[in-house]
Amino acid sequence: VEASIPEPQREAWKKFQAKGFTNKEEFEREVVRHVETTLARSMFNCDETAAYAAASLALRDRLITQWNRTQQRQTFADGKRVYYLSLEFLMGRALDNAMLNIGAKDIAKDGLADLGFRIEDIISQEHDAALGNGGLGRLAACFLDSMASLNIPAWGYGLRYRYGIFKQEIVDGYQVEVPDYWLDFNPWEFPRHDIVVDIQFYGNVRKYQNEQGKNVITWDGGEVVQAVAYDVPIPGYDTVSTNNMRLWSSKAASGEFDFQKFNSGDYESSVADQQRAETISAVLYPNDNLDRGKELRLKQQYFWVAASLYDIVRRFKKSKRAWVEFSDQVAIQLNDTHPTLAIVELQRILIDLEGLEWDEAWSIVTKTFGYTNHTVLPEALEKWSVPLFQNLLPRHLQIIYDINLYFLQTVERKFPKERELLGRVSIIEESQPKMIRMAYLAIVGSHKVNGVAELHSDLIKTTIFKDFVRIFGPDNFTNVTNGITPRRWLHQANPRLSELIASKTGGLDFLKDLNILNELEKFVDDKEFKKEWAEIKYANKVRLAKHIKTTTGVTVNPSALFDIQVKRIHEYKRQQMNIFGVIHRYLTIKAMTPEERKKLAPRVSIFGGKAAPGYWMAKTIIHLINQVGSVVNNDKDVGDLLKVIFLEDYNVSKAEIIVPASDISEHISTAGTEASGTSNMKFVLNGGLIIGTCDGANIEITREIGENNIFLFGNLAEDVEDLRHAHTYGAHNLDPDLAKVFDAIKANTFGDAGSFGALVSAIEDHGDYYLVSDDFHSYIQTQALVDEAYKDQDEWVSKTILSVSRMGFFSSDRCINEYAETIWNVEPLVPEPQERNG
Ligand code: GPQ
Repeated sequence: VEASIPEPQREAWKKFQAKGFTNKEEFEREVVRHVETTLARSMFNCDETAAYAAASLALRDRLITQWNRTQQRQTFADGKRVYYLSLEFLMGRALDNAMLNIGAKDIAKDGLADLGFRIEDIISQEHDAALGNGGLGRLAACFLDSMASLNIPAWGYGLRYRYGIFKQEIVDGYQVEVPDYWLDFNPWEFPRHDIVVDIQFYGNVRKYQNEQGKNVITWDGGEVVQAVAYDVPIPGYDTVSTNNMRLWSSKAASGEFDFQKFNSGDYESSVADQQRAETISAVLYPNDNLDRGKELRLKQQYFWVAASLYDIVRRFKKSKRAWVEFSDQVAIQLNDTHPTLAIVELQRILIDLEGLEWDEAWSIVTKTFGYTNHTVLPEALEKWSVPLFQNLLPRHLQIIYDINLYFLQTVERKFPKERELLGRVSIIEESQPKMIRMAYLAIVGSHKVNGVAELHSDLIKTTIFKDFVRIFGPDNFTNVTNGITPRRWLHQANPRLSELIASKTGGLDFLKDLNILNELEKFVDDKEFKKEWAEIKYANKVRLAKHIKTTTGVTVNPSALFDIQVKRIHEYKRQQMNIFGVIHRYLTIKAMTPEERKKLAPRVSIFGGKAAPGYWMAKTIIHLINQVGSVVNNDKDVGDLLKVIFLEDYNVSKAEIIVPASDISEHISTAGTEASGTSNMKFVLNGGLIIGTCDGANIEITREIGENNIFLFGNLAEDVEDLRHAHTYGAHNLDPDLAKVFDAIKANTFGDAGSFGALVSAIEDHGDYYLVSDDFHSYIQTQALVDEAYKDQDEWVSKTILSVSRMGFFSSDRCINEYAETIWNVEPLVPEPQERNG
C-alpha cells in the first residue's frame, strides 16, 4: 500500500512538522506538557520519577525528528549500510547520553532547575538498559555510539529481552540473583506493531521437481512465532545523524492464542502456547565466556537472526537491484558466533526462496559477512549438537552439511595429502553426538575474521584457527583493537576532568578526535594544572567513598590508595589472585610493629562483578572477598591501612562512578586468556594507573603510554603452555607466600575453611590451570612497587597526565573507522549543513 502523502497536501505537513524544543522555555513547556497530558499528573504530583519521564519524553521528541530524517536521508542516498548483529547491547542509561549528543544538556539543566529539579537526580532515576553480560555487550554499545557519531549508516540488531542481566544482591556474603524487569517504563523504545515477521521452527523439509523440472526445496509444518520490532534511536555526538537499534520481541502468531481451545474450556493449553512463544525473548542468558548449548538459546539465535535478515533483505529488494549488488549495499558484522546462523539463513533465502544457484548465492554470502572473535577459551566456543539442531532447524542443517561438503572439497584439492586436516577443520565434529562448530562455520562464511587486540588476533591465527589461515590465506584474518566511547567514558562519567581538558585544549573537540589529548603532555610539570588534576581525582574518590558508605556501611578514607578490580567474576580474570594478595597484605600488616605500620601506604581494595548463576567457583570467590572484608574491616590493628570492599550489582551506571575514582585498577588475567579487555582503557583514560599482565589490550596500552607508566608483571602468553605442562607432570611447587595465605584460610581466619576448599585445591591439587601460584610472587612484588610509587604523589600525578595524553588510540571512533575501511567498505553519510541543529 502506498502510504506517502500526495504532493498537494505536503505543504500542510511541512507547516506543522514536529520541532521539539530549541531553547530553555520551550523545553520547560514540553516537560510540563508531558507531565500534564502524557503522564496525566500535575505540579502537585510530580516526583523525580515523573520528572525523569517527562524530561525523557521531551528529549525523545527531538531525537525522533532527527532520527526520521536520518533514515530518510539514508534511504534516499541508497548507499551501503552496516548491520551489527549482537545478542547483547549493554547500553546503560540513555538520558544523559541523549542530552549530551544532541547538545541539549545545558538547556535541560537550566530548564529542570526552573522546574524545581537537579539534573543529576533526574538522570539517576533511569533504570539501566542491561541487555548484556560484560565486555562483549558493552563493546556493541560503544560501537553504536561511534557509528552514529561518525555518520556511518548503521543499524544494530538484537533481542528485546524482558529481563536483562540479573541484579546482584549480597546476602551474608553470598551472591543472590534478582530478576531485572526493566520495561515498566521505557521512553527510549518505539514498538513497531506493523513490523512483524513470522519465524518458523521444527517441521519438515520436502524436495520435489516443479512443473519446469527444477528441484524445489520447501520447509514447512512446525511452530510459527512472531517477531515484533522495537526501535531505539541512537544519537551521534554533535551531529544530527541518529541511527537505529532494532530489537525483536517474540509473541504468539495470530491464531496461536487459540480461541477455540479457549472457548471450549481448554484455557491452559491456549495460554501455554502463548507463553511458549513469549519465552523466546524473555531472558538474557547470564553466562560470560561460556557456552551451555541450551535449546532455548538456539531458538533465540535463530529467531533474532531470521527476523533481522528478513528485514535486511526486504530493504534491499525495495531498491530493485540485482542480487550480485547485495554486498555493495549490505555489510553484516557478526558479534561473536552467536549470529552465525545468519550465514546459513541468507544462503537459504537466496537458494530456496529466490532461486539462485548455490555458487552465486554463496559468493554473495561470503562477501556480506564479517566475523569478530572475542575469546580463545575452549569452553566459550559455541557448538550445537546435531540432533538438537536437526529437530529445530532441519533445512538449515542440510545447508550446513552442503557448505561443509563444498568447503572440505576445496581443502582436499588444495592439500591432497593431508587426510587429518579434513577432520580437524570440518564444521562437523565427529563426536558422540556430532557437534556443529560455529566458529568454523563463521570463518568459512565470512570474508574477514578479526580478533579484538593484537595479541589476541595473533593467537587465533597461531592456535585455534591456524589451519584456516593456511586454507584461506592470511589476508582473511585481521586485527581491530577494541576501543571505548570518550563521550560516556570521559565526559559523562568524569565531567570535571573533561572540563579541565577542554579548558586546556580549546574546547570539547577531543571528544570527537581523542588524539587531541596529546596536547596535555605539555602540562605534565605544570604545578597549577597538576593541582587541579589531583583535586578532581580526589573529588571522584570522595564520590565513590560516599557510595561505599551508603551501600556497604563501611567508611573508607579517600586519601588512601584506591585499588579497583571490577569485571565479571571468572577464574581466568583471577579475582582469586587479587584477594589472596589482599590476605597476604593483611598478614603482613598483622606481623608489623606499630612503627613499621606507620610507613605503610593505606589502601582500599575494591571489587565488583557478577558471577554466572551456575558458576560455583566464581560464587566462592565472591564469598571469600566478603569474608575477608568482614574480618579485615573490623580489625583494630589494621584501621585505615587496609579496607576490603565488595560493591554489589556492578553495572554500567555504577561503572560511571567507579572508573573515575581509581588510583590503580587490576587487569590481571592469565596471559593469553583475556582477548582485549576494555575497562583497562576506561580506567587509564580517567587518570588511573593499572597493574596488569602482558595480556590483551594491556600490551598496546603499554606501547602507547610507555612502560614507565604501567605496572606489568607475570609470565608471558608464550610460556603458559609449558608451565601448565610442568604442573601436570612435575611437582607443583607452591609459592611460599601463597602457602602462608592458604595456611591462614585453612586456620579458619576468614570463617569456615571448608567453604573455600575448592578455591585452594584448584591451585594445590588440580594443576593450577590459571597459573596463580606461578605469578603470585611477581604480583606481590609489583604491588609493593605500586605502594612505593604512590608515596611520590607528584610523580604519580605526572604519570597519570602523561598516560591520559597518550590514550587517543583507544577511542571506539578509531576502531569503527578501521572496521569501516578494512572490513565493511562503507563511507560516512554526512548530513547537509542546513540539517544540523534545528
Ligand atoms: N567477552 Cl566470548 C565477553 O564479554 N563475553 C564473552 O562471552 C566473550 C568475550 C569479552 C572478552 O572477554 C574481552 O576480553 C573483550 O574485551 C570483550 O569481549 C570485547 O571484545
